Amino acid sequence: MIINPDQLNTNKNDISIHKNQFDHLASSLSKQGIEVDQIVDKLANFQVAIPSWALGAGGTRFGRFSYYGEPASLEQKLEDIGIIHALTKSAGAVSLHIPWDIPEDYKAIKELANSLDIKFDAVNSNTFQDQPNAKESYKFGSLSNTSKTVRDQAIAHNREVIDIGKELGSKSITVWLADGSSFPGQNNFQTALSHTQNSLKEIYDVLPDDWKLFIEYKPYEPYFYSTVIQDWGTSFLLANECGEKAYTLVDLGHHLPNTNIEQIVATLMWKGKLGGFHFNDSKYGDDDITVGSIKPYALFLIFNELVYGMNNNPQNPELSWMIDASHNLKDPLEDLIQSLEAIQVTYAKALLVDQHQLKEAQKNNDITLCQEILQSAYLTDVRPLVKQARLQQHGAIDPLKTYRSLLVREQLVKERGKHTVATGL
Ligand code: RM4
Ligand code: MN
Ligand code: MN
Repeated sequence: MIINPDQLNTNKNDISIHKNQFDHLASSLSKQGIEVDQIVDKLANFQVAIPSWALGAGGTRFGRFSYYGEPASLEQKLEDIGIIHALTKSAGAVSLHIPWDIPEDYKAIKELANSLDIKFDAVNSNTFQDQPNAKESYKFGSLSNTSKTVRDQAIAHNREVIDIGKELGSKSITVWLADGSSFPGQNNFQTALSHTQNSLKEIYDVLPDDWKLFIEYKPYEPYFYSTVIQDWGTSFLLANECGEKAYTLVDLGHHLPNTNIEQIVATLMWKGKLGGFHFNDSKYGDDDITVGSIKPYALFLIFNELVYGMNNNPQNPELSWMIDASHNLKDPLEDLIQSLEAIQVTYAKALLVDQHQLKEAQKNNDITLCQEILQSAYLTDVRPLVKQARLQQHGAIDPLKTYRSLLVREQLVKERGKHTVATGL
């Protein structure tokens, strides 16, 4: 199923209310000296990659419930992203997970992606599962394994992932290493870390000059006592050891409760070492909940640092943005639309922060005013700006409403049947 701009009938009903709301907000922001057009352009240019594993039903270790009509092939996954992108105009990229989504026909996949205006963002390796016919097992780790044969297999896999990405035009690889231990004494921490460092260097050795290596971190899960790359400091250390093309990747769900993620973002951008960013939300851990649905103010504070870094840290490269959530209960396309909306809305709020005034207030130690400045941006209803950015690009004013009115899921079930199962989480 492909959505064409002339199918966005709901826009006709929504346009006049939207126009009123936008004009009202734009005029009040302009009076405060804010360049509304620039903000709308920034929102229009902000594209977030959709991971190829997020379009089917995710499960927990207790069960998995389908919503039917899941994409059964990589082509169908791209079509799903094409639907979200046509509606939101902010999902113009896909992040492939290998080996779940190895293209069979590269030329055809590239053409399809191109026709849907979708780029290939970072490719992701997988050394947390054993594949059928694999010679060695990752049960006790991959890049950190005590056995050199296992480490070599994991290194070779990552190198293959880079080769696949090269064919597609990707420019980065994300390594999320599940390696760790579940029992005290199981691992020698120093040996595991040193193996990991050496393995990453061997992957980095074959990284093309215009590529980046993103190193993700996570405090726990799937192992419950220790994770080899447990935090941003460990990732940062490894990235520095690898070289200038290696960066830390922050995934919002990979922190212990109450971690000050905005400060991590600031530190990494100051050092020019933040490469990628995974969006999701969580109450307890890596919960895969819709972006902004649990801690919207924390997300705003994080975006505020991202915006500050994008404006003030030329040493930091452009970031790779991705939504990293698996969907257990909601229709994944609806959930992704909601996540994209939350991302755009929060980005817009962060763009409203008066950085100049904030700096002055900070200089004067006027903490009351500092808080006022942040709150005033956060409490502004910026949805008309986000809608305007979509409208300018011929997307839907209200993507979720349009998705439902076009009966997309019903149509997908008709086309694909009820019981298709997507690869992924
Ligand atoms: C991990 C991590 C990675 C993602 C996998 C599927 O928790 O967040 O980014 O590739 O899940
Ligand atoms: Mn992630
Ligand atoms: Mn995760």
